[in-house]
Amino acid sequence: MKTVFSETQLAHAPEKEISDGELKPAVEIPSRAEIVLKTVKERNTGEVLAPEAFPLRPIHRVHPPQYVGFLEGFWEMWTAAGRSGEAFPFVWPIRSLRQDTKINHVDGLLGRYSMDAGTPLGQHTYKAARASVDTALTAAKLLLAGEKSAFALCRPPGHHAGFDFFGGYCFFNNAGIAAQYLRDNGLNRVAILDVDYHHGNGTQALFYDRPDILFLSIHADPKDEYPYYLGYADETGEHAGTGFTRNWPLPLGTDWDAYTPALEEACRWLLVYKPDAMIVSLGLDCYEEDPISGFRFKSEDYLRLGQRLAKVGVPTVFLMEGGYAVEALGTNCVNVLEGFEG
Ligand code: Q9C
Ligand code: ZN
Repeated sequence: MKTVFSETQLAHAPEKEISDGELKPAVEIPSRAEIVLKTVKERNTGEVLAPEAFPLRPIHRVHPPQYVGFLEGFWEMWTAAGRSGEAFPFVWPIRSLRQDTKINHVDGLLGRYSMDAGTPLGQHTYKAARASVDTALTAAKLLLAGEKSAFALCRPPGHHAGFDFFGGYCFFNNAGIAAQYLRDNGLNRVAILDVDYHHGNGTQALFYDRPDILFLSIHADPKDEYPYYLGYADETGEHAGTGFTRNWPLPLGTDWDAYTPALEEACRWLLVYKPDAMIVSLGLDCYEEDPISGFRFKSEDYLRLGQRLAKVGVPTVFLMEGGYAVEALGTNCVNVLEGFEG
């Protein structure tokens, strides 16, 4: 299968993040993408293409211009406020505070447009995040051109980014933008299967009231794990979207054997839904050595995951999300792609 990758994505290179009450070395770093690219080339999974540069239109189908404009103009505001290094939000318009006022100060805007303090924003974040969207859209376009599968080597990831907020290392919701793009270009039903260790709160919320984009997610139980406030089993969609969201929260320590019943159920939903295309939000952080996660996948399990998804028999975009065990990331990712191709 073809891989889409842009070097511009490497420009977002955070040094540190706020985690566990400390400033720690960032884990969502450029070498993640570099090792996956290297492994794609070594194992000859297929041609590597640079993405097309898409206009803002497909992004604005999912994120409002105010939010996109905030990210675009962020560095100028940050430096104008006398700051230089990476930015972290620290105040949020939570319950009892006003959401509806026009904020001038960059610190107020950072809180208005974010969900956590764990997602560093820097000078090149916007252009890298745009390149990540271009990567996702180019892979989606390959499906429209008749490819049976494509791999979007996206970075930064996207599934925690909501309608108008960043968080969880994510800025634009790559999977959501790609799904909407497929809908806007003639496909009637699109499914998103999110296998990142963390619940894809941003993606779920984007399509929660819609039947035309099915959202399925298997992840660590949010009562014990980030993002804590979404991803429970009783979230199944609303209004016209009732029944078109499904969540399988699983306990910490889950290994492949404990994971497969949820995966089988998700695949059964896919068979019933009969999507015209599927987007796999491919986080690789269920891996046993992942430094921030608590599942116990082995590298061979990623081959099995790819094999199982091939049996669904639907044109598929694999779109990279999380996964932080950098040494094994290439192997685990390409195992999914090879498993799928058989
Ligand atoms: N003590 C993705 O995998 N919290 N995002 C980490 C560690 C944030 C993960 C805290 C996890 C976000 C795309
Ligand atoms: Zn994750």
